[in-house]
Amino acid sequence: MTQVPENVRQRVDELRALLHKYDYHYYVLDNPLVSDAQYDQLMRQLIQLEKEYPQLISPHSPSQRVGGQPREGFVTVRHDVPMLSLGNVFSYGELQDFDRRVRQALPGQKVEYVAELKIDGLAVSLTYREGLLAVGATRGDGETGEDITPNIKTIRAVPLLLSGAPELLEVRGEVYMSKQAFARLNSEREEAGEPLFANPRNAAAGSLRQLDPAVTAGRHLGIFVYALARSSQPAAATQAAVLEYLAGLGFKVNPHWRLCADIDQVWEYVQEWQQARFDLPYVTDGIVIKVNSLTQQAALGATAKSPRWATAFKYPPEQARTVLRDIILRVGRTGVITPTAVLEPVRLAGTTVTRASLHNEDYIKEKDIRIGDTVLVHKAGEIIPEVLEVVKEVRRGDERPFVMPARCPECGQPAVRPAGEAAWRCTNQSCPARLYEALVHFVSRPAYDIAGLGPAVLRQLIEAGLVRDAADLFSLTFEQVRQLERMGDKSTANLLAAIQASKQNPLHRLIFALGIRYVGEKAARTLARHFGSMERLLEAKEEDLTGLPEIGPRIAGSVVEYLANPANRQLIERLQKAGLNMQEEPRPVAAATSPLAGKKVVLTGTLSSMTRQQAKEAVEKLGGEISSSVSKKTDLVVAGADPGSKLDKARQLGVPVIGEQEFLALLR
Ligand code: 3B8
Repeated sequence: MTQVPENVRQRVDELRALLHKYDYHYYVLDNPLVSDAQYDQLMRQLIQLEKEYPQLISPHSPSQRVGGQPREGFVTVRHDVPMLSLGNVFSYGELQDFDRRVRQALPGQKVEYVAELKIDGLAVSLTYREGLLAVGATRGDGETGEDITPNIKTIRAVPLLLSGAPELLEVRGEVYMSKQAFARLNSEREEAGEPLFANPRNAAAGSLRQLDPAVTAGRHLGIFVYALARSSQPAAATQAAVLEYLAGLGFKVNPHWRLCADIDQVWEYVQEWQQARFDLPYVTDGIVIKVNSLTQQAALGATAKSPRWATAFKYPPEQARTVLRDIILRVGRTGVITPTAVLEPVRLAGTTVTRASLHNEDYIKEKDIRIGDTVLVHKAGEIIPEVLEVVKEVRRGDERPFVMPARCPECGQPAVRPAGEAAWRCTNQSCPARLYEALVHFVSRPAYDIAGLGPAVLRQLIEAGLVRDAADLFSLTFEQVRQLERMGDKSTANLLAAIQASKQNPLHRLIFALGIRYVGEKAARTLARHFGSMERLLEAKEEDLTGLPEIGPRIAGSVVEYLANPANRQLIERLQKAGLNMQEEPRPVAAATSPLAGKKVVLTGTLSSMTRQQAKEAVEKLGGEISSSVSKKTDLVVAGADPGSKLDKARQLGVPVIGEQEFLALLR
């Protein structure tokens, strides 16, 4: 094996420290320090060096979050300190009973409580030895759980190493899936005809139980840590101090906990969060109440199953009754026809609900849902409205059963329900509804990010027969766009400029924009980075794909299937002919020849031809750096429409200012 030069060793340490820091700021503090592009670049460097010098690889390197092969099964681990579960209370009265029991067992003592949000996830235990994550385990039956260390490591908010930690440390916390990640996962599964998860907790559990950690990594789980189970050094005397200690070590601790002087203050907290919790990005199903003093906790002890010093207040399930006025059909990007209930508006979990998913034909049949029925609705994961059941007692007899049509409601072409699938699909590859959904995705912000190309304009372009697929967008002429409703000279010019500017997007945006099933932003980045160009991706075989980080067999299979379809290859070819950038790495610009190399650039006001993100990427591509405020160190200010105080500041300091046209000229 080649010797590792000292400077390489140093650089690897430096890269790891930086990436750890950036992960911490991004995932624990929710406060990113650098752009994704900058992060990715450092990660690439690290992976490259670790590839050249494999002896440097450590299981705690930030590059090793998704590592190892799929396992055969899980190994059980014994919990030295049992993982108990909480008892429940459901009312103010029961909460007072809990408080009375606690105080009776601690005669003459003052009792304080800590109230925490009860995250609806899965309890896990994390053991660190000498500051390194050694074991991650599920609760199991409380005595023994399953070793899920490789899956736990994929959770970016879990520190792989701690500084200043005692020799042995075991913490407990809740792994969860955000409402948004849950909604996205289920909508992907619905399109693919796969069974849905009932709620984020089940989705998180299913994700943690994966034998292949690459699948877990794609599920974007989070964690909140709330307890110290074991420590080789005394760390805290109260639950409040435990939470502060854990946060200080670099764990993600939910910030909304509160120290309460008595049970009535706890009750206030419970009431404050009853509605406010619906604005959180994760699901909570109650409040956990803990005696603050650890000495008092020890004195109270536990029953066989639950601690006597803590309990959970459970909020009642959020459900509402309303009338189902109609059932409409929506056609998705892949042609799946989804029945949707139109509801009499009703308040539910923080919003007014007017639509609810009915999933598919069988769901409607099984629940015997009819138009005109009074129904119970809830929100899966506090986010997706669903019809739970019909209130049959109030049926009048004039409710109408629903029949799934055998034709696509949008284009009238035959629909089919393949054997073994729950979904009906439109068979027309060029169904306008499908085209529309595919294009909405293509131009969306996380995909090709074409400013000014909203749903209304897209609809018009399709209806006028001007656009049949993404490639058509790039050959639109001024006259074609100008003739659309509400398009003046200026908006037409802006839209065309935005379309032109988007051609410089990096390859990963294009890959994501193509809408290949299961290929999300992350997978698109991985593919773009690995293959470097569309040309090489087009040649990829399944086995070239499956070995990549976070590309599981499902994604690999889908990419291969997509690329095997001649229509898709043709589309890509036309996009290439239209001049879209097909490379991931920016074309190398000789440092001396780029006018922006090493320059600090500030953007102010609105650019009409590109979004802020695109402007930023363009500057970075040319070796420049975007900063947020003007100072003496600023080299250049780009001022769009309605510039703010940054322009005044630039003038005061004598910093050069250019307008949009000059900026575009620099980028050419
Ligand atoms: C003791 C304390 C179980 C739990 C606990 O957000 C115990 O503290 C527990 F036996 O399950 N879901 C929390 C959450 C869960 C638990 C907890 N604290 N914040 C949660």
